[in-house]
Amino acid sequence: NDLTQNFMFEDILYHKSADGIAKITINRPRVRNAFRPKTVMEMERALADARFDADIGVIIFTGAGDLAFCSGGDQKIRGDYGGYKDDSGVHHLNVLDLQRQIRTCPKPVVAMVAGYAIGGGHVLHLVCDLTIAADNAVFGQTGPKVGSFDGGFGASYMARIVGQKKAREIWFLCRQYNAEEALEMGLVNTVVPLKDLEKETVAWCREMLCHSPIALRCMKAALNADCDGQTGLQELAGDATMLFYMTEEGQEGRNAFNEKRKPDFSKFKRNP
Ligand code: 2NE
Repeated sequence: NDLTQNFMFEDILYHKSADGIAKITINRPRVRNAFRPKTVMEMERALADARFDADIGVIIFTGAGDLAFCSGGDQKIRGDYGGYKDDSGVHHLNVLDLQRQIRTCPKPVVAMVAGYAIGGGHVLHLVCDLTIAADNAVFGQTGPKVGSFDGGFGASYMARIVGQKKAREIWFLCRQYNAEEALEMGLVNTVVPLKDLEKETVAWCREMLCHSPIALRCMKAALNADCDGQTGLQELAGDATMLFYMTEEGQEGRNAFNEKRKPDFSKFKRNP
């Protein structure tokens, strides 16, 4: 494929294709792509780049190798003061910022999952807009087993997707679920043979790239608004403002102010 352009990061790989797809890959396969604060910071930087690159329409999140998408927070550097330690000893739970960044990114974000999506890694795929799973994918939460939990999107958004009973089962029993079980629960959009994972994911992305960017953006905000309270409404309303700024009616107000005259909205009809 043509996902070739490389950027320099330590914990992730970042590629952008000529046809509008960005790919962010957690590159820590030796720890099943567990994330540390630096991993998350690099993902945030790459996601921001993809968001603000007007040539990018869809973003893929994935993990290096076939064994794991992501196994959550790196337990080897989990500290005693409320988070995961960076090199200077500061404790972070910055993956929660990344989750919000994925939700508010106005472009579709697609999780491409081979192997384990576990713990905080499971919540990461959950908050992506779509999930394409390989037939070797395994899903689950481990929090109550390892002394952690995600009561944010990991709880409420998961329950919206799989229902309250199933969400409680996933969190209370900490079982692992295979790709077919995940499909049945609505946790993933499709399951494909491992060898076809990237090809199929890129095909889904290209299908979205054929569609109206503004329609996709507004639908993502609209679907978020239902779960995200005032923040969700703000996002959707922001898109309405963006569209209004593009109209002659909106521009008349700005022009009148700048030209120091009264605005004339008389020619704009009131739609039923
Ligand atoms: C992912 C899983 C199921 C894979 O099992 P397996 O048998 O394929 O591999 P293995 O041997 O367990 O792991 C291979 C190497 O990766 C490391 C392991 O320690 C091992 O390294 P060595 O000990 O041989 O040196 N590794 C795997 N996951 C790691 C992790 N998360 N942190 C550090 N090292 C890791 C199995 O490995 C597993 O269950 N992993 C732990 C999953 C987990 O509990 N994640 C944390 C959940 S809490 C969280 O993510 C979180 C949150 O709840 C709230 C906020 C932020 C984060």
